[in-house]
Amino acid sequence: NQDFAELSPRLNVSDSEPDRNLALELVRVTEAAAIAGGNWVGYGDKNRADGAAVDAMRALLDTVHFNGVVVIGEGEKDEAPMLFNGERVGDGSGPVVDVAVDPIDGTRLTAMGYNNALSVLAVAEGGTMFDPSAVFYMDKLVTGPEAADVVDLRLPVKDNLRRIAKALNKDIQQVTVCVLDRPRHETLVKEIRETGARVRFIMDGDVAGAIAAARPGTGVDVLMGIGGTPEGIVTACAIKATGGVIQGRLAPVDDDERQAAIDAGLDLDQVLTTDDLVTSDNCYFAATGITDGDLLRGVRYSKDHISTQSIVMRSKSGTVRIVEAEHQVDKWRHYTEKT
Ligand code: VTB
Ligand code: MG
Ligand code: MG
Repeated sequence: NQDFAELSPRLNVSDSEPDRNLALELVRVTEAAAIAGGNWVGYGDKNRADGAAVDAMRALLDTVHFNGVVVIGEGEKDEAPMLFNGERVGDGSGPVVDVAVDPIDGTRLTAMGYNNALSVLAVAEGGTMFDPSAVFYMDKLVTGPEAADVVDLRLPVKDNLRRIAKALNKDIQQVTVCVLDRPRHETLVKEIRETGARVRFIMDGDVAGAIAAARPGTGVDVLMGIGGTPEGIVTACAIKATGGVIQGRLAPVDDDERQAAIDAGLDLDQVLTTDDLVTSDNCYFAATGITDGDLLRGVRYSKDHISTQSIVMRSKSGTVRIVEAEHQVDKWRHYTEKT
């Protein structure tokens, strides 16, 4: 039966491309990182939280069936001993892939016990993720499928918000914009409020904010403002599966960074779209909640069990899964030990 053959991976084996099983393998990795990082929620020590999540993510990544290279890692910020840019991960066989990691997006949220910290992993075919190393920040606009075709980062804020309201069939007063709470956004926030739209500040974690903006029923319609470039690429991998759009423009902080970008051949006026940030249409995104948030519930601990909630998406099929898991404490001790 021809139809059945198309559905059956066994009858059409190709080990050169990442396949659908990879999605579920990735969840195991973000679960481990979230549990390890979650063990540090509320202790005020973001470095140790991050270190624990990095270690767990690194260990689990090597059990995944792929030949990965970390293109978005921990390496840019500090000389991290693990998950640095260029590091090989995976079991070394199988498809060649680009890997983007953020063991904790929201280390401060984790340390302080605030909402919306996530553990995140994105994978795409090798050589298809944008190299974010030249410019740390990016101006972003993210919204869901309904308004994806009507927004343009080059337009004034008020025009984009009017267009989004129209596309969503809402009054502009019913539009909520997620914005990182930073002094650099003072003007942006003023412009948003002048239209009548509402601002929902987040302290950190614009990957969670962006995905909430792109997904229905989260109470957030759009994300605007300047956040990390790496987080923009990770977001693009998720958007490829959920639909919607991310538009980004690199936002150098000074002349040195501007020059570095020009030297790297980048056009600072270009509006980078979802397809520019990840050119592959075969990409994967997995995230597990560390603290409770708009998108996911955080890690919960009881005497014998740890429960996690994750989201995993695959762009080729457009499948979005919410995965609830229960882990037995004694079997996870290896990753949760506070050493
Ligand atoms: C955001 C946010 C991150 O960095 O990208 C932000 O998603 C941007 O940098 O959680 P600033 O904090 O300097 O504004 C984080 O807050 C940390 O990675
Ligand atoms: Mg991080
Ligand atoms: Mg981050």
